[in-house]
Amino acid sequence: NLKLDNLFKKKLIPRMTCTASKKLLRIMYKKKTNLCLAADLQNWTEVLEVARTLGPHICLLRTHIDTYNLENYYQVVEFRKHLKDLATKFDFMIMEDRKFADIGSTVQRQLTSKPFEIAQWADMVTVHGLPGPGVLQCFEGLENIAVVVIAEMSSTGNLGRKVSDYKHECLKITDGYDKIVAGFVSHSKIRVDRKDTFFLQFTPGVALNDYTGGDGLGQQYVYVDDAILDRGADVIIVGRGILKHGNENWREVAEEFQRNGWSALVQKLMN
Ligand code: 6AU
Repeated sequence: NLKLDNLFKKKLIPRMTCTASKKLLRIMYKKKTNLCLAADLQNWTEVLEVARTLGPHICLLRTHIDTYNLENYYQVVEFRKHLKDLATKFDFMIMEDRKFADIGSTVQRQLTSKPFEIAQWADMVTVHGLPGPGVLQCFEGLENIAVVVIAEMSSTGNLGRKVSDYKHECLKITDGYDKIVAGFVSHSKIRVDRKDTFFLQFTPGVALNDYTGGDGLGQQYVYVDDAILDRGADVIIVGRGILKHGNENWREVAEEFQRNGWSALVQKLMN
């Protein structure tokens, strides 16, 4: 519809300074999906399988490369090559959820060192705001990789929520880094329009309405509508909500997240 087309192409996308978030929003609009798959499977060949199966339904695939059973550097290279090929084929982006939290010079080395060489293949990477602006500064000069700052975690008792205004302090350190920062991971609303810049909010801990209870290790879940309409999510990050089902059901469940997520996002943005 024309109003939605205008909203994305004339209002939201032009207000993004970060190339990666512009690209992500274009993909979301084109594929009508705000679903990010948290590809938390142990076997790297299964990660490729889920990427192949769900590729048409996701805008973003979130990796934890250090949790896969990659045995050597050559397997890492093979894995990332196949994953990049699938990302191109199905038009999704890749976010490595590395959650960097060190001084800039260390993070710079962590980004580039073997075996993972994250800066070479990830479109985005997560960082904690805790170290301050140095954790963002170290991305200057690195091309083709953007940062997503973790402003508020989803887990029970996380310390960020106990420190007064931690979330907004995370926002403040991104001042001057609009080109590098694609957005924020947050479990509650964080949208801030700074100098007319639009950032994306990524929200993990999302489940379908059939869900009851946590995971026993502190994860807390909210429903899709709640995440988007009440908590401000633009992109929902979903792992076990899909992967706990057998691989024959992955697609069907992902489609339900896609449908619910997209309709809630359209409802939120059009209001
Ligand atoms: O849907 P789940 O609970 O199976 O997986 C959620 C994924 C996990 C976490 O590592 C990640 O989202 N996550 C993050 C991220 C993405 O940074 C932050 C957070 O606060 N909570 C959280 O669950 O792979």
